[in-house]
Amino acid sequence: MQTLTIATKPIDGQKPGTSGLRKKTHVFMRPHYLENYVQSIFDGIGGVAGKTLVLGGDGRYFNDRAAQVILRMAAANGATLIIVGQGALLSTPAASHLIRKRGTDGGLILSASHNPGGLDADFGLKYNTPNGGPAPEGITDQIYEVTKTIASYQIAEAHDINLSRIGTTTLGSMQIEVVDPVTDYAALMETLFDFPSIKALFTKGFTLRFDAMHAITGPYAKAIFEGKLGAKPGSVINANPTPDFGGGHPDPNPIWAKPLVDAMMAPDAPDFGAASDGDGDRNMILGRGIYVTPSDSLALLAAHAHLAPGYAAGLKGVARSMPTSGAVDRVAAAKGIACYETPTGWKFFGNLLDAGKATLCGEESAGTGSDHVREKDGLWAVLLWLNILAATGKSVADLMTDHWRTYGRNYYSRHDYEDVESDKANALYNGLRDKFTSLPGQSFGPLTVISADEFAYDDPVDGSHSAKQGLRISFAGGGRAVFRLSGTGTVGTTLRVYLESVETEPARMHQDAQVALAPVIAAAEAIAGITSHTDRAAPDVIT
Ligand code: G16
Repeated sequence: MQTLTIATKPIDGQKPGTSGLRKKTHVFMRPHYLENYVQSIFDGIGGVAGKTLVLGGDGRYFNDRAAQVILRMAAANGATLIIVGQGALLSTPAASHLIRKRGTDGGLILSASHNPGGLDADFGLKYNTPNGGPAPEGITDQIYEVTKTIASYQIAEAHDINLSRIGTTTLGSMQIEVVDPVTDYAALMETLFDFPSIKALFTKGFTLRFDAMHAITGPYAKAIFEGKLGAKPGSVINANPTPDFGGGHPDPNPIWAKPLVDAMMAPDAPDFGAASDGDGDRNMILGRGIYVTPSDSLALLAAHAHLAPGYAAGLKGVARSMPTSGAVDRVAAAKGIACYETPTGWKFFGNLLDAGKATLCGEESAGTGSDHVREKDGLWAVLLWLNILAATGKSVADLMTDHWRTYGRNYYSRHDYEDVESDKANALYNGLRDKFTSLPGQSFGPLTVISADEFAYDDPVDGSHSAKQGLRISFAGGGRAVFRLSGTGTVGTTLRVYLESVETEPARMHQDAQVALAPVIAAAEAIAGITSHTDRAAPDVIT
């Protein structure tokens, strides 16, 4: 094997966002683009000589080519062993598990998660640390610094490695171990959940529809739900991963997974519906006739997790991202456990999980997970729901109604304004922040502002400080409007407006969320001037 040192120059904009570096696929495919970033990761973590890494991705367009480049660069940089999912495939939670199980020095995950795939769509690359979680800001900052000064990268001259066959091969002195992507992950799930009870539920005729959205969870869901748990063949739909996710947008929410939502609202709906995203870390939960918001799902799982064997000892604490609704806070208060509020992005949960301060974590963006890995985990959430359904014998709708009666209901919605010109989005955001000192005490319709601030986070484990994590306006009675600019988009700026109100009167707990939230929506518009700043009459996506 010959190692080449290729001269290069820094490429602008290689700053990792909320979750790694995400760009248009054709940008990643430009000369030196991927190579510069990979070398920056390697250098940013102190080199990979003598190290072991996990490698895999969600199978989107360019996944296979990028994996070959990374293998050649890892070999040239002196890595000892790369553990690769067969076909260069691994769901994000399965990659996190492999990193932890095999005790590697971290891993590289090829994914732009829920963003569409294809030459003109999105690609991404993320480094996860030895705890299995996304690199924290301190490390992504180091990587970014290298991208700004990089002058060369190392790459081996070699033919493609055959990644379709399980087994071990070599590239120079580096070993490449190709593993089945599903086996270890499925075995982990069996240790956490009561598979016999869930199997008995399916034997009794319980019906499931799981939409894999032509993405990575297809093979995992087939093996676990249909293979191990006995769900009827065909319960998993869109089960074959394709490089462009069947031309769809693999984001499990009521907009992009509308066919599943429609099926679950029909009179002949299955008992339980769920979907996951491009790389398998997100989830959507539905029952017959009911959609469960991710914030409510987190709260319900926290309330009932002890019914699953892996959580029988109870929860050490819970954590949610700041824009996620406060529904889980009330469960934590009732159980007498800690509840942490972190900035958006799974990387902020890692320290809390490592330190044993939290067992369950969640984000409003359809991410839920626990300390079993250091990523959010779509199939894990579905299995915990199934375990709770099996243990209680109740329907999803009954469980949610009981939950709201016990804890109150947090109506919740997110309004996204996509591809807004960055200048306009920044003007809205900065203008809103400038108003903050005068807002408390002002009323907007029936709502009175009690506080307005820009969220910042002091990590209770390592003391790191993360500033500028979103603008929040709180109203008397528990309502909130939160404004953030997305850190995962690849064009323009996405403005996210998170809306929440609290209802404790049972007679008003079954309204349409947009209707229940109308006063908060109107107040957010009156305070921030969203329509005039964005030139949009309505949000592009409402979830
Ligand atoms: C979005 C969500 C976050 C999530 C992030 C990464 O970030 O709002 O809650 O952590 O995506 O999720 P995934 O790995 O599934 O893409 P942003 O910055 O666009 O709001």
